[in-house]
Amino acid sequence: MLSVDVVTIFPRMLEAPLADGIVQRARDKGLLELRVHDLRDFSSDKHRSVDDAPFGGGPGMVMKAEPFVRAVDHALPGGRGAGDAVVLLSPRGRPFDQATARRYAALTRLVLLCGRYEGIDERVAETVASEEVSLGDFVLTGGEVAALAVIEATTRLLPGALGDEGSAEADSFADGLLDYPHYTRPAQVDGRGVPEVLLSGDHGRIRRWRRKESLRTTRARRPELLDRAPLTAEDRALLREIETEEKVLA
Ligand code: 4GY
Repeated sequence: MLSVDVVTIFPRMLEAPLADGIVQRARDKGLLELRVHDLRDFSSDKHRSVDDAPFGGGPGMVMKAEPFVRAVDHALPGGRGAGDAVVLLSPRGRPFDQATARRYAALTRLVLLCGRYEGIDERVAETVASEEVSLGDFVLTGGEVAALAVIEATTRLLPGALGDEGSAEADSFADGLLDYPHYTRPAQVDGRGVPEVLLSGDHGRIRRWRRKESLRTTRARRPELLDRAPLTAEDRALLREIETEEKVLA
């Protein structure tokens, strides 16, 4: 059982999206426990304030440290144990990826801290957060959508979370490559058909074609992934075929 606590000033941004689909089913099955906390409940003044002007001046407001510290103390009353992570979502973080999702899926407790405004007092990252992660090189208006992405990517890796929808082993990235293209009925869409091999019923040819298309797409769009992916001798042979095809077309 993984327990996730989210700290935010906008609890409703998380509640509805996490009450549907595979995440809600994981909650129903008892694989995932989810709590969303309103950061303002951990403020110390009658205005429930969670932000203040930046030391050093400049535009905008900075989120105060203490409400986050108190919220984390509330979520982890015994302190942060070995199987716990307290994660700050921010563009300054290390890139979140499938390996991070796998690590989170093996935790006991995951606490996600969502900031807003110009930023969060750095002492949150220094004291209560165990790590800072980023969804990518772009700036959101807050950490909430990033927290949703982390929860989705993590939850679907919990044993038993995926049913008929498929297996996490079949995913893009499970083997470090991008996914192959998918097709379903009808056989013609706007005059475009389906690769003949997929209608052949020859499962050996289909498996080889899919692997080759995974390699082709990865090479075209994310060549750096090929340097890290565990490639077999067959994969290298397929890549040579792809390179030959490119030369013929050029
Ligand atoms: N990118 N990855 C991201 C983000 C918004 C200022 C801290 C991202 O994870 N989070 O852009 N977050 C910022 C806004 C305060 C969070």
